[in-house]
This record gives sequence, structure tokens and C-alpha cells, in this order.
Amino acid sequence: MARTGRLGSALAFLVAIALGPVAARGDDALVLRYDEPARNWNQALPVGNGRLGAMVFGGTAEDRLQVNEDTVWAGEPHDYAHKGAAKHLPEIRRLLFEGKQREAERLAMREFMSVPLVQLPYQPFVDVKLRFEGHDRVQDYRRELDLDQAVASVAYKLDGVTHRREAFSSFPDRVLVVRLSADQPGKLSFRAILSSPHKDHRVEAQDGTLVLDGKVGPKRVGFAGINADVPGAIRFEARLRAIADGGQAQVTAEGIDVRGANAVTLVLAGATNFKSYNDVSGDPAAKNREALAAAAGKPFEALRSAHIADHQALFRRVSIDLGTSDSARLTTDLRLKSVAKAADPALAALFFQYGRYLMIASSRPGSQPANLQGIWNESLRPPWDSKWTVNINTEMNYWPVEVANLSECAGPLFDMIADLSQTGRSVAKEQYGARGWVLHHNTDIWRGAAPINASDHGIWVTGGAWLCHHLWDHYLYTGDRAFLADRAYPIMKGAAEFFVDFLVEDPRTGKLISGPSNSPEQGGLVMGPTMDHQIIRDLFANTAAAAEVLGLDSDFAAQLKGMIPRIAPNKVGRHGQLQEWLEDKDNPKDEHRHVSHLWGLFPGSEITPDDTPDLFKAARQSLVFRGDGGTGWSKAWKINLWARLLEGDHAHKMLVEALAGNTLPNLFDTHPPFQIDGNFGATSGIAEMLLQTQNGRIHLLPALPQAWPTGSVKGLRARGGFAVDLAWKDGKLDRATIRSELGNPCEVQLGDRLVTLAIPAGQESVLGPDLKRVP
Ligand code: FUC
Repeated sequence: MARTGRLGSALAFLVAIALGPVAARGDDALVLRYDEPARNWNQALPVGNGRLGAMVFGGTAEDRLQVNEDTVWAGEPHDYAHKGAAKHLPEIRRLLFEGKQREAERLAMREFMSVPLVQLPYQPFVDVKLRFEGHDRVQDYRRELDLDQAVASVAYKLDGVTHRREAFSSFPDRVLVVRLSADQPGKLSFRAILSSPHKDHRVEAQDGTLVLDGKVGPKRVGFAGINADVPGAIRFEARLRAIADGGQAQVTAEGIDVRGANAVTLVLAGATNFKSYNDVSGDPAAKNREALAAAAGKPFEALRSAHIADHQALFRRVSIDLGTSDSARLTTDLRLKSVAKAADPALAALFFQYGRYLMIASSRPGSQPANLQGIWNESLRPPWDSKWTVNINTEMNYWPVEVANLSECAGPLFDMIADLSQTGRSVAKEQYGARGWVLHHNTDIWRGAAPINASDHGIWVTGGAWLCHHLWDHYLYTGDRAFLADRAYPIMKGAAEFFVDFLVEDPRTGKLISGPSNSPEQGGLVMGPTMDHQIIRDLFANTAAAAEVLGLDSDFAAQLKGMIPRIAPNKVGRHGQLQEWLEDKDNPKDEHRHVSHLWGLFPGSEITPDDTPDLFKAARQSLVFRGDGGTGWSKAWKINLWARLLEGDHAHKMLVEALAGNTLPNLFDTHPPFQIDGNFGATSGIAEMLLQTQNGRIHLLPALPQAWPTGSVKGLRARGGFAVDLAWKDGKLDRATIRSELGNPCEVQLGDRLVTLAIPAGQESVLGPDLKRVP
């Protein structure tokens, strides 16, 4: 007998049962609701603390929590740069300039790709299974995810006893917590089991704790028949402890058996030996012992309230009300099924907040950034390895982070960019003979930066430059000079240096162009894709602006500014489209999911109705040609693009199509399959419909759809250090409150009206329907 607990006082027992999922819940509008257990992973509900995540199934006879830890990856520290490849660069360019694309791609495939050719996959961690004998036919079953509390819960009745379970992943206490209870004394009995999909693992009982330790094995990885065997360096450990109130708990290697308890708190700690992309000398057992010793000593209520307080400090910064309808009474899966037919504005609001919830759950200071699946992955061979694809997907993950008031959650992205600015240096040097750093279209936990998979789409040079847009944006939103000086600028400078060395003159026009590269992910290897030029102009302009703010490198800033007008400009083609390439060769029937050349419209801001009306029209035409179809993330991008085109009804149409066609029962976006980018992209898109702040202007309700005639949003952020609350009625602004944190000049737009306000730092202005100040 390893552990018994008989101290459950009557009071603790009453508190435990009063805090079931129904009693403790806050706002109904922020709850995902179901009336049956998850039958598959896409119905299970995610919890996470940035690093440690779980998919909660909510079964009755057997419940499952599929657990992830965000540093469990295949592979080992490795420099992927292709040494000496730079000597082939001139020949690849020559072939491309001569129109010999296939030859250029073949040469590049042989001599210019990452070593090995592919990167390594993110891996699952452990499973916790809870077995309840006889819990087969239950009544009043209810399963929920409360976004406001970040708690997943299950409740049902069996033989007159109500059983409840709550699960959350605590950031302050660094553990996953499951609370089990029954509303009659002594009625809780179950067995908890730990397992792992990794072959190399064992489970044992140590001092009343169930311990699973294991290792990620070697992987055979490859692309198009070219394979490599890569050893695994990650060792992982999970520790599970049960703290029982009443009854008895026995821990053996087979599991934890609980008999006749009133309530039980399960606490799970998880860790690996990963320290950084080039250091795997950590001690997972020591980390877990420490986390468990601290957390398991606290009463459940203390764990729960610390978790909720931490979560709400972020989550409650923004509230949104887009109106409601009868659909709001349905379970979440049924709402999704009816959203195309019956208006459900509250589902749009829930989806917006779900993106914020997922950000808080998958990206917290010290964690890895949200990957293609956030942190939730059950497969040893996940789609696209559940890596970071940076030719759209990773950036889309972080589109909402500033505007939706979760600035701190961008920290892990910035940490990753800092790593890449180191690993990308050897790729810049070895493959391009260039200064600075470069990142191609993917990276993994070892921060691979070289071109992977195939030369036609893997050689795309602006991944790092695009990520730098997020660094500058963070400065624009926060005005954080120390961040700009110490973290952002040196990285941006390195990225810009690469392109100063890399850009070449187009012999046909004398313009500077980017290449070899591609327009993700179509048309193959080319010189001068439009997207690259938009991103490089943005990088140069932002880097020069950062240098000026910091009073540094004035010659370099002048050089960058001098190069911008020499870069090949955006061009309008013969179909009225914005050209995707230098040549006017776009196919108007092409409905490819990527809309890369519209980068300058969103997330970039060089194409606007006022400054570049012809390009604005051409970008719209290109988007019309691409159509309204696409993968989950493609539709999410189109929400943002239609919002930038100031067409709210079309943006709303894209949102409804994303919900109806590319959203799983647990509200995860599906490519298909599950890919989290579409969740974050939709959250950003909804924000863009309500508020835009590019180019120094705060544009209120720029793309309000007819479907949301009356509503409000509080706590959005605007570039320049502003917080914005909006309320509207009958499709018109009713009231806007703009709080200034930095005292920056403030130009506000509503329809065709423009006003300039001077709001001192720390103060706010309230504006009425006509943008007049309300006293
Ligand atoms: C890019 C996209 C795919 C997918 C993958 C993860 O390659 O083109 O659609 O999203 O990333």
C-alpha cells in the first residue's frame, strides 16, 4: 500500500462537489458543449499550458487523456546547412534566367538541398487512461470546455450518483491536473494507467508515484524516395500521483488503483532532456520531481484557483458580442452542422475566443511556439511532421497575438526566431556566400533553416524575413524600445544583410530580384516571385525604421532605403490581376490554396485603397480568380484579405465557409486534416473585420458584415500602443473608446471620415457615431 488518504473532511467534500463543471462555470457563451464522449481525437477537447497539453476524451467506462510535451521530437541537434553549396548558385540562376527551369530544379535537388533532405517530426508523449468498472450506461452525460476557465469537464449520473471530472494544464504549477469526484461519499473507484506510443519506455512505481520514462527512437525520414536514418536524442519522463480524499489508493507498475474515495486529484508532471536546439543535457526526472513536489503539496482548490487566475489574466482582456440566435442553444457539434443554413453570430464570437484560448494553451513564455498542431498531436508520423511551416502556417498562427491582446504569448515565436538567426547563418554562408541569416519554408525543434523536401518549393528564401515582420509588429503594438534594441533589431539587421547580398539584378529590367525562390507552393523554382519582393521591401523598410528609432547604423539604413525602389515592383497583368511572378503568366482559372502574391495586402500593408488604388483593385481581382475554396488556412487567409478589401460580407462568407467546411467537432480547424493555423487565422480575420491599424491609422469597423448588425468588442489592441473598445448598433458605430498607452499621434477613420486626436499617455477618448468626442 503506497498511499492512503482518509483526511477528507466533510467541508472539503462539500466544496469538491459544489465545484462541478455546471456549478463553477462562468459565461455560457464561452463554453464548447457536447452530450456524448469523444469517439475520436477530433472530438476530444484540448487543454494546455504552452508546454504540456492534453486532449481530453471524456469517456465513461474508459476516459483517455492523450498528453503532449512540446519538446518531444524525433532527431538530435544538427546543422542542416549544405556545406559548400554556394558554388552552384550562379549556375542555378543562369539556368533560370535562360528559362531552363527543370534543369535548374534538378541541379538544385542534387547540390543545394538540406542535409539530410528533410526535418524531423514532433512526437506524442504519453496517454493517461482512467478505467471505471461498470460505468457503461450512464445518464445526463455532459462534456464541456470552458474557455473562460480553461477547464475541460465531464459529468454524468450512474445509479443515482453524479460523477464529475475536471482537467486543466496549469502554467503556474507546471502540471496537468485531473480532479475526479462523486457526489456521494466513497463512490469513486477507478484505475489510472500510464502508457506511451513510443516503443522504448517502461513504467514503474516509485514512492507512491507512477513513473514512465522513455526515449524517442531513431527515425527513417524521407521525401520522394530519398531517405535517411536519424538517431533520436530525446529522453522523456512522466510522473503521475494520486491524492485521494477518502478511500484507498494503491500504486504498482500496473497503475494506480483507487477504491471507495470521495474525490481524487491526479497530478501529472512531464519533461524531457531538451534544453535548447543544440543542448539535450537536461534531466527530465529532476524537473518532474521538483514540479510534482511543489504542486502535489497544494490542495486541489489552490491549484485550480491559481490556474484560473493565471488564465483569466490573459483571456479576460478581450470580450466580444456579435449577437445571438437560437443556434446558441445547441451542442457545439450541431451548431457547426447548421452554421451554413442558420445564422449563428455567437458561434463566430466563440470561434474568435477559441483562437485566443488555443494561443494561451499552446504558446507561453518558455515554451516552444505553436506548431502546425499547436501542441496537440497523437501520431508518431503526424501530417507534415507537425513542424513549423513558415511559408504561411506559423506566421498565421501568430497573426492574432497582438491585436487580440495576448502579446506575451508571442515570446516563444521570438525565441525561435532568435535561434534561427543563429542556425540560418551557416545556411546563408554555405549556400549563398552571404552575410546574415536565411530561413527556408520549414523548421523543426533543431531549427533547421536549409531548403527541404524538393527544390521546386523548398527553395524559398523569405521565411526569416517574414518572421521579422512579427518582431517589428510587436514593437509597433507595444512601443517596447528595449525589445527592439536587444532582441528584434540585431535579428532584423541580420535578415536584411542576407538580402543585401542575395538580391540580383534582372538582366532584362535592371531591377533587383530575389531568386532562386518560388511563389509558395506553385509554379516551381523561379527568379523573382512577387511575394518575395513584397516581404523584402517590408523587411528593409522596417529594419531602416528600427535603426532610426534606435539611432544606429545610419549608413546601413540609408543603403536599405536606397535599395527599396530598385526592387522589382508589383505589377498589374493582362487579366487585371496582380502578377504572381515577374512575367504576366497567371492563369485566371488557377484556384491554388496559396495566395502568396497578396501578401502585400495582408499581412503586409503596401497595398491600400488610398495609396495604391490600382494595385488594390488588381489584388481584389486576383482574389476573385482564386475563388472561395481552399484548405482551412486558405479560407482563414481569405477572411483577412476580404477584410482588408473592406468587404465585410465577403469576409463573413469566408468565415462561415471555414466553420461549415473546415472545422472539426472540437472546433479545431481542418486542412484537412487538423491544422491549427486556420483557428488562429480566423481569430485574426474577425479582428480585422472590426479594427485595422495599418499605416498609422486606426480604422474602426472597416469590414463589418450585415450578419452582425449590433455588437461590441472590448480590449482589442491597435498599432501605436492603443487599446480599443467598440460598440455598434444597426450596422453603425455607436461608441468607440480609445486608450493611449504611449501618447502617440492618433488618426481615426470611420468610413470616409478621418479625425486626428491627441490622447496623452494613460488617457482615453470616447467617440460617438460621427467620431465626435463624447465628454
Ligand atoms: C504548406 C501548405 C500545405 C500545408 C503545409 C503544412 O506546405 O501548402 O497546404 O498547410 O504547409
